[in-house]
Amino acid sequence: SGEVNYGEEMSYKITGIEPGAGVVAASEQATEDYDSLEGWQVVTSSSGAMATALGEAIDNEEPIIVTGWSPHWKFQKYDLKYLEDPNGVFGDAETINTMVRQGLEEENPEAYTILDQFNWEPADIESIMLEVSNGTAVEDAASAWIEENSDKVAEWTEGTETVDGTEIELAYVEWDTEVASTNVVGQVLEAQGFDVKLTPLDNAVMWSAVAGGEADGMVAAWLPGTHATQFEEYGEDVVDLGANLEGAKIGFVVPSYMDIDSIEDLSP
Ligand code: PBE
Repeated sequence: SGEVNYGEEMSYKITGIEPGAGVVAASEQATEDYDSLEGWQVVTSSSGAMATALGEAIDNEEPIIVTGWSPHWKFQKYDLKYLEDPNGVFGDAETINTMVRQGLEEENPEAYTILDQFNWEPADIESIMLEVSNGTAVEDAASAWIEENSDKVAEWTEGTETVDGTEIELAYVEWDTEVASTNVVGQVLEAQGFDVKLTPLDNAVMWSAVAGGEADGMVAAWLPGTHATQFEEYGEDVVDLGANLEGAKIGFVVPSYMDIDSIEDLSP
C-alpha cells in the first residue's frame, strides 16, 4: 500500500469537525508529527458537515480522511477503519467521564447521585446515535431507549428520591455522542422531577461553565487524551465522577476501500 497518491486526490485535506474539539487538536498535532503528513491541512467545520462529506465520499467511492471517534453511528452505517497511529498521537482507548460543579453534592444530592451512577456501554449510545442519524428526533430516540432499558436506568436512580422542580443545568457540545448521552441523562432527571436545562456550548466553554459553577455538570469529558488540555486547565475546579462509558477512541477514520492502513502510508 501507499502507492496511490491519495494526497493529491484529497488536495491534502483532512475533513475536521468543530475547531474546539480535542480530535481536531490531535489531528493538527499529527500533521506536525508525521513526515507523511507534511503539507496536509485539517479543515474544520462541524460534526454534521463531516458526516455529510463522509457519506458523499462513500457514495462516490472517493478517498476521504475524517477526524473520527467511537462510539459513533458511522461505524454501523459504513465500512470504515481507523488509520494506525504508530506515533501514538491520538492516544489509546479512553473513557467518557462525568464532571460536576463543586458544591453540587451538598446542594443537590439527588442529581449528584444520579449523575454519579450514570453509566452505560458503547452499544447503548450507538443505538441512539444510529436512530438520530436516520432522522429520529433525539428526544424520541432517547425516550425509546429509556423505555427499553428501564433496568439500567433504575440503577442510575437507585437510592434517590424524586424532587419537585429542582433546577439542574447540563452543559454539552453538539457532537453526536454528547447529544445522545446528554439527552438521555436529561430525560432521566426530568422523570425524577427535575427542571432540566441542556445548554449546548463550545468545548472549552463547557468545561469552564462547570468549573465556574454556571452549569451543574456534564457527561462529555473525554480522558485522558482528547480533553487533556481542558482537564489541565479546569480539572482542579470540577468534581470528576469517573467514567460513564469505557472504550471510547479518536483518530483518523477512512473508508475500508482505501488502500492504506497507517498514517505513515500517506505521503506529503
Ligand atoms: N469528539 C467527540 C470530541 C469528544 C467527543 C471526539 C468529537 C472531541 O474531539 O473533543
